[in-house]
Amino acid sequence: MPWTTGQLKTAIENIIKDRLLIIASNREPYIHIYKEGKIEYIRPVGGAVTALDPVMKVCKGIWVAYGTGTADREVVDKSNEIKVPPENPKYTLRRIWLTKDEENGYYYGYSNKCIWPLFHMAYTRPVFNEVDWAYYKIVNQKFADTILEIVKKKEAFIWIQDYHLMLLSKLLKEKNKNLITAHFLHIPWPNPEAFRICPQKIEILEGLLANDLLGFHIRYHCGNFMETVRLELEARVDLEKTSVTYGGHETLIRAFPISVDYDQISKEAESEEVKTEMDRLRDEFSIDSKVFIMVGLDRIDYTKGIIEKIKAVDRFLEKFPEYKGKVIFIQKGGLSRIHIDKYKELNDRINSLVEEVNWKHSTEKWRPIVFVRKHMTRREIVGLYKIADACLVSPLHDGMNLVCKEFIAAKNDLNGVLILSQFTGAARELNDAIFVNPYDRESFALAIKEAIDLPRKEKERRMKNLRTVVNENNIYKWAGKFLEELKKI
Ligand code: GDG
Repeated sequence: MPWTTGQLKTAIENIIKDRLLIIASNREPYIHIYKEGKIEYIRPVGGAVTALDPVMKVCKGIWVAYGTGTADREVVDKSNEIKVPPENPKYTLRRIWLTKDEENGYYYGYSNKCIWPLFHMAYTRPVFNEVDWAYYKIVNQKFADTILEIVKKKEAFIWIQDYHLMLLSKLLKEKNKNLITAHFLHIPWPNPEAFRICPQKIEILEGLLANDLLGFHIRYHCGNFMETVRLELEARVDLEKTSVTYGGHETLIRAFPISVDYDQISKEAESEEVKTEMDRLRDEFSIDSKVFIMVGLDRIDYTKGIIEKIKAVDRFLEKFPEYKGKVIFIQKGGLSRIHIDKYKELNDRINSLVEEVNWKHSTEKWRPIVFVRKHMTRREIVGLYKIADACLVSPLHDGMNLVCKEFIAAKNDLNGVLILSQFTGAARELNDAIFVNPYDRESFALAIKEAIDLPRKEKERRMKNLRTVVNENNIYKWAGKFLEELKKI
């Protein structure tokens, strides 16, 4: 039986009891901005926030994050706090302010020029810079100070998110040994050979091993982490128990495959609003009912394999020109980390490649690729999934990938095929996808052909199985299992 919000609530009440629950993450779940002189809020794009917001609505804790919106300071109280979701408050958001230098060094610098490429191993060289590292430490300390100020003498459980805050647990425990800390890493943990080049590797490992529980998406990442520890530190690595003991403190290492709010997406997909949205999208992109629609949805990031998708569509049309005018690939790409050169270059490269492929194959009335840049609402996204005959998810490496799970949750008519990179965490669960190696343009093109040719019955059989997997392993189960593990501490 799938986990429900009610079940998660009970689990939380039993496990957390009257402890304070604090989530710490870089990104905030709601961003307030000025628009035409008025204050509005938007939901940021990104997997961690998408996954955690429904959990926090049930948990009623405090979420500590960095405030980035132009109107963020306007709406908080004296303690920099605001109740969210703004239209129906369920939990507290506590904002932390960073200076431009801190944001540059900690976020763009150490987190995203060093750790992100180092951990994804997608052939982008990490940049190690001492100043960035210094800011990374300063910002981790800022988070620690804020959390300690909130907790005071209370009993608390701190749930840390992702690679931006890998020193936080140690900084907290140095000041307050009674805190229980757990950390979930949303990105892969690389193999020891890749990780060993990091000049700050020992500090990072020691930071993470201050946690009582350390979670990754899949067992493969847990294995990489434990192997890294074995090679780098004088620690006891217990493979049976999957734990590491370092300096007398034990950290449990566990896999928790993250997921989506299946029920909510599935329900939304049936709504009248989404039906209207589907018509609007077909209209906007002038799509004939006989056209085979492929969609993609990613932050513009070199790990997501967007270039590889466009090249595969290009190769597909070279090999099977009879499909000209009969297929369309709609890729939504949200700008991300644009202050980093590699991201700017990628964005330019995508622009020219789309131009090139469209010019090469287009006819008077048709072009194969539509690249959408504007921010989409959740409803528009569900509409996009619903009109799609296939979803192309082709990261070069991805911790999990939520887009493929959202697509599955939206496909209540069973009419859709998932083409999925074998290098995503999701590939371990979603056995009924058509798998691709995004580095191999030729077989990727053939996978598109296979998706088009799949008989209706087979499509439905696969989608049914995929939906069972995502339904049974929804976001509430992810959170519930994570919290249940705390009982062992
Ligand atoms: C990290 C890990 C892991 C996209 N465009 C819009 C929009 N999105 C939403 C999608 C989806 C989310 O952003 C992207 O999630 P992913 O999982 O694909 O990717 P990352 O941001 O890289 O997430 C990843 C995840 O953390 C969770 O642990 O799965 O491996 O890299 O939910 O729908 N949302 C809105 N407008 C858009 O235009 N509203």
